Amino acid sequence: MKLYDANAGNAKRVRVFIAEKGIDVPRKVLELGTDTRTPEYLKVNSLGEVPALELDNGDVITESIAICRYLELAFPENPLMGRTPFEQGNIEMWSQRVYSQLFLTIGLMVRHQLPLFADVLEQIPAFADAQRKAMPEKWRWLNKEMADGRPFIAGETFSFADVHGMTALTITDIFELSAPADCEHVVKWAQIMRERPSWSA
Ligand SMILES: N[C@@H](CCC(=O)N[C@@H](CS)C(=O)NCC(=O)O)C(=O)O
Repeated sequence: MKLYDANAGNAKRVRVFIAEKGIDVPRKVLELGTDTRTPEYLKVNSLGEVPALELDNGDVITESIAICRYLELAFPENPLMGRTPFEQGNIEMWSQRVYSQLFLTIGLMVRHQLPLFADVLEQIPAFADAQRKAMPEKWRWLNKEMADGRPFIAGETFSFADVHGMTALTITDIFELSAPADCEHVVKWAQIMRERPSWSA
């Protein structure tokens, strides 16, 4: 197996997942905007995006969430996506919620703001600004949900939903948009996430 990787949010999601699973996946690290746009890499992923997982038989899986799903099934130890039907549905629900409410908001801000993405899409600075302004309320929503005292986003155990949360947190930390001080439950969760060994993945 080989993971095409880079210093980027969606790739981080897979790196944290791999670290939490405790598995070893060799990596090829690419530079965004250059290595990802070569004809050679476009044969791996026609969208020119990382991450991509190349299997030993040459098959390729792209899309960070699909890669995590593959790894969860291929390496069932240390399950992060739940065992019972309820656990699986609940973790999927929270994963989707954290992805859509937190990661996409900060991710869209980044894509509409950073020069790196100027040739990938038509950047609308006002849209980037709207995403920035939306972030505190997104954290406050999660804070309200976690006010029931659960230690992790989907309940009592660390799961893929926390991996999504850590991915969002990595980017919001960079842009100083992590949870406001009044979000005591999320601030506590975030501190615990930053102390996990997988945080530095
Ligand atoms: N939906 C994809 C999104 C992948 C994606 O947008 N990757 C960005 C980095 S976060 C990328 O590789 N961009 C390459 C480039 O702009 O050159 C996933 O979850 O893997």
